[in-house]
Amino acid sequence: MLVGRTNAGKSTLLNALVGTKIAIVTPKPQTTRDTYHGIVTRPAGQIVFVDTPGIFQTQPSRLVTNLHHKVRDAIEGIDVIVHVADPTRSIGVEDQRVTSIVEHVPHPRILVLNKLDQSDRPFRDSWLERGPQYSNVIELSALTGKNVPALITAIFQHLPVGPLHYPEGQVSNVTHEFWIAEIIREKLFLMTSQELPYTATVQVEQVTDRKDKAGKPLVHIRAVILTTDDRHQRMLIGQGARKIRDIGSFARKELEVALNKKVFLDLTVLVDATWIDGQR
Ligand SMILES: Nc1nc2c(ncn2[C@@H]2O[C@H](COP(=O)(O)OP(=O)(O)OP(=O)(O)O)[C@@H](O)[C@H]2O)c(=O)[nH]1
Ligand SMILES: [Mg+2]
Repeated sequence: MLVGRTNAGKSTLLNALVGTKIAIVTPKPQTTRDTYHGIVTRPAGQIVFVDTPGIFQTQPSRLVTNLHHKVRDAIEGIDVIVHVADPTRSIGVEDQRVTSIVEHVPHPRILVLNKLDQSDRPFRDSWLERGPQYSNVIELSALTGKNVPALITAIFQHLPVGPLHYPEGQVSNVTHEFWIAEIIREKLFLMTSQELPYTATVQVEQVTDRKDKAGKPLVHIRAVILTTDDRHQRMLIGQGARKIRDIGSFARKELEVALNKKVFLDLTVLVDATWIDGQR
């Protein structure tokens, strides 16, 4: 289980470990909202990594409370905790919260000091002082991949013997629809500001294989952005529908590369505040 304050780089690390983009990554806090699996299968065995929402200290909100619950729920059934820390930022209340969540869990804990590629990591020494509380301390860069294999080696030392959880070749447990929705949500996060990303979620309603006019394969995707109220709906649509078009076209470009097919993305914005409760 990968756990840590928001923005520490858990999802970037998950992608580096598995070697493909499973989780979305943005510079904004609380990007990840679900606890999904990234699977690494080697001759030595299989590791199922569980990415979790980051711990985030902010005004109390239903969304943040629900996400923090998901972190606690994810502890069930895991074997090793990987605490991902960001030594470029001072140790604060969010890190204390992470520690309080994991300190009573009777499993080995590994401390990862991420962002090794950054020349200035002023809080590295403060983290290293905490090293004795962990089974291993590993410094790595999730962004460049430097030293990521050392984490895999360390985890194998702690894992029990058992059957494979997933068939060889499977890299994630997320559905195709969920993955597409996440790519759209990543672009929404990158292209909106302030509270807007936290009012919205994305649902993919239908994915169908079709042909374009020239007879070439085309993936037709119907997706909706759900937001909490009319004002945010107007902001997400934007003047002359420019915002929604820009989000859609940014997502479509990435989906076309990933799927290696033309994509038609039918994207709309609806008001439905109940999605936040669905996060539980
Ligand atoms: N320089 C550098 N930046 C990194 C590294 N790992 C992650 N980042 C950046 O840190 C930001 C947050 O990365 P995420 O992977 O989304 O962080 P997270 O811990 O999953 O965040 P939440 O899902 O919000 O909890 C992004 O802008 C990443 O590009 C790293 O090793 N080096
Ligand atoms: Mg994340």
